[in-house]
This record gives sequence, C-alpha cells and structure tokens, in this order.
Amino acid sequence: MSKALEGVRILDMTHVQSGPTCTQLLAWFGADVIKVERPGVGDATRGQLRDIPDVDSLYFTMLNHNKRSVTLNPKTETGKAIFAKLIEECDVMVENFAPGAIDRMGFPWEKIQEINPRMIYASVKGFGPGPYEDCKVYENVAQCTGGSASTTGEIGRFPMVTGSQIGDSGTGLNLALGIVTALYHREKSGRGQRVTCAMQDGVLNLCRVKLRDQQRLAHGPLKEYPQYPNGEFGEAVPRAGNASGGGQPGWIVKCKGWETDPDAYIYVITQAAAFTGLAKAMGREEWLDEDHEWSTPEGRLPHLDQVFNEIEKWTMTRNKFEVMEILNPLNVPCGPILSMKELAEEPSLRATGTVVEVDHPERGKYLTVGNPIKLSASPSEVDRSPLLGEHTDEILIDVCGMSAEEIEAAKADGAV
Ligand code: CAO
Repeated sequence: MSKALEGVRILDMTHVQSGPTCTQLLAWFGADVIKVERPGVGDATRGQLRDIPDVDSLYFTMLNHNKRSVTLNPKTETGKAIFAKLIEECDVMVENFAPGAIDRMGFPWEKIQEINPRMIYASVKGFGPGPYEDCKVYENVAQCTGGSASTTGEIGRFPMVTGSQIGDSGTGLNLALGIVTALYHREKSGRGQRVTCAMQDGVLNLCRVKLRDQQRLAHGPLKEYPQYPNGEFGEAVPRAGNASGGGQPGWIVKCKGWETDPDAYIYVITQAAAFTGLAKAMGREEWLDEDHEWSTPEGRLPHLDQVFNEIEKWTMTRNKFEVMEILNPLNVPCGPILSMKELAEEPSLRATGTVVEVDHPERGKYLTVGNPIKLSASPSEVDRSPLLGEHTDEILIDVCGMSAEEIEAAKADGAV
C-alpha cells in the first residue's frame, strides 16, 4: 500500500516541539521530511532532558521519527547556495524559529517564491500580528495567553497549566492541516502560499467553550459551574475545577484505593439520560421518585456537590475499572483516571499503533506515541529518528546533485 503523502518533499527547518510535531505527522503519512540542523549542534532538544549520557534525548526522538537529517548553515555563502537548491527541490518548507529568523538568513518569503513559486511556506509563531508579534513563546506562555490557564484550576485558587501540550503539539496539528490544505489548493492553482499558525490562536481555538461561557455570563450565572448557586461570579469566566465544559454535569470522584494510589479516581457524567441507570446501579432508586428534589436535571443543578458526594460514597467501594464496567452498559459516560504507566502498558493501545516500541542504534528500545490518525488505505509505521547529519551526504548528492568534491569543500568551510 502506498503512503498518502508519498512524493511530497518537506524542507524541515523546525526545532523544539511545535514545528517537529507537524513535520513528524507528515512524515508518518509518507512525506520525505528533510530536517535541516545546524552543523555540530543540531536541534537543541537532542541534548535536553537526557536520560542517557551523550545519546539523543527522548524529547528529540519522540518528535522526529521518520525524518532524514542534513546539517547545513544557511548563513555561509556555500550554505545559502545549498539552501536555495533545497527550496527549489522541495514542495513545503516548515519553520518555527523566532520571528524574523529565516529573513535574517537571507530568505524572506518574496525570495522563496522567486526560487520556487510552488513552495508552501509554513510557520508557527507565538502570536499573530499585533502587539506581541515579535515575542518568543514556549508552551506554557501560549497556555496562559490563549485562555487555557485562566479557566483551568481549582475554584478560587491560582491559574493552572495542563500537561497536554496544547500550545506546541496542538499548533503543530493546525499547521499540518494548513499544509495539506495548501497542497490541495496547489493542485488547482499551481501556486504555493504561506501558512501561518499562532500558538495563542491555537489555544484559544481549543478553549472555545470558555469564550461561549464568557458571553453566557452576561445573561446570568453559569448554572452548571460549581460556583452556582452559592458562589460569586465575577466579570470573567471563572476556574471551575473538574466541571465538564460540555454542559453535562460531571466531576472526578474517588475510587477504592485512593488513599494510596494517586490515580484511583474516575470521571462520572450525570447527564439526564444516564441518571436513572446511575441511581439504580447505586441502589438509590429513591432519587427517581417524582417528589424527590433530585429527580429532574433542574432540581439537581443547585445540589451537584451533594449529588457527587453521594456518587463518591458508592465509587469508593469499587476500583475505577469496576466502576467503568458497571456504568458503561448503563450508558453512563465515565472515564477512569489512567496513569502514564497504565497507558504505556495497555495492550489495546499497542495493538492499534497508538503506543509503539522503537529501536534506536544508540539508546536501544523505547516507547513512543504513534500516529493518532488512522487511514485505512495508507497506514503509517514509526521509524526511528535520525542521528545528527546522518543523511547529509545522501541528500546533498540525491536532492542537490552535488559531487563528492563539492561536498568535501562545503564541509571544509563549515557550510554542512
Ligand atoms: N544554521 C545556522 N543558524 C541557525 C540554524 C542553522 N541550521 N538554525 C537556526 N539557526 C539560528 C537562527 O537563524 C537564529 O539566529 P538569529 O537569532 O541570529 O537570527 C538562532 O539559530 C535561534 O533561533 P531562535 O531564536 O528561534 O531560537 P531560541 O532557542 O532563542 O528560541 C523559541 C526558541 C522556540 C522560543 C523560538 O524559536 C520561538 O519563539 N519560536 C516560535 C514559536 C514556537 O514555535 N514556540 C514553540 C517551541 S516548542 O516549545
């Protein structure tokens, strides 16, 4: 079976996380991704959070599978010529440097278009045009400036960032969609275009339910929030603990073993359609009596804390998987809190390729996440990340058409 993006060549100038997430996805779908790295240095993440001395970190390997690595310094004269040739030969160029870095290398968008009018030039930046457009941005800065931190955390406590890398990896996903869309458009127009994704925009996009609630706030209290009816609502959407963003009351409750296991919890959603099943499973049929104040969704709203307290008394008598087994057949949506250890060991995730074991020549075997997007006719395999400059010679020969003498000369003057 052929890969979906076979024949697409990507000039990958990305580093750290957001850009590499994007190009790794494209590589999983079969694109030839040529990762350009500074000679002798490489992507900074190769050396960050190392668990084994002198071996590429898991941070790097887990973001750069299925790519080829070429070392190149486009700031030297020879490097500029090689870089221009790569622009000519590639379909897409992706970068996530600080604003202006590619321009300072001597390759503004106008010049890239001149060299290759079919080029799709894709960038991640922290912010879009405006007061902060020149700022450097990392994950948590995006979470804070995109509305996630102000709406995440315990009620009345400080703002909180999440462990999901929604600013970096989330924006990388947006960029990948932008690139594939621009490739589709190029089929008709014959021309490339610029694709830009700002991390602040990506986070805000994922926080849309909170922007929804900001506007609802003008028309009265947010009744599904834990602050209702006893707490105060201010001018902005407050933090809401573990309340569900979808409008269905939900909360995290303790399960058997919570005293010693930090992940012995389950999320339970008490939507109207599920409440009957929930009450029966717990042996609390009296909640369904017409004259009980909890028998209707409206009646339960002001008492959600008590409702979840009662549910918790029941869940604490069973472990999180038993609760899931009892409630799921009753169509009560619930989710056990799964630790990274449990996810790493889960056989069904291995079977679908969502968690994959990869062999690396220097570090040996390690686990990584595989492609979360499954295509029936062009499945993806996960191949190990490249060593620094592992493919320099083959790319300079095959893609740039250079001779062995020219490559030696380029190495001698530090261009590659
Ligand atoms: N050869 C020679 N020089 C190279 C090179 C190469 N192959 N690759 C990169 N460089 C140079 C760049 O030209 C740049 O030099 P100048 O500043 O002199 O123009 C320099 O390396 C470093 O680029 P940078 O400023 O992007 O790197 P940084 O570590 O200081 O900042 C980051 C990192 C991520 C904060 C910044 O790149 C950024 O804000 N990127 C956009 C937003 C983003 O993607 N953030 C998420 C990152 S993942 O957490």
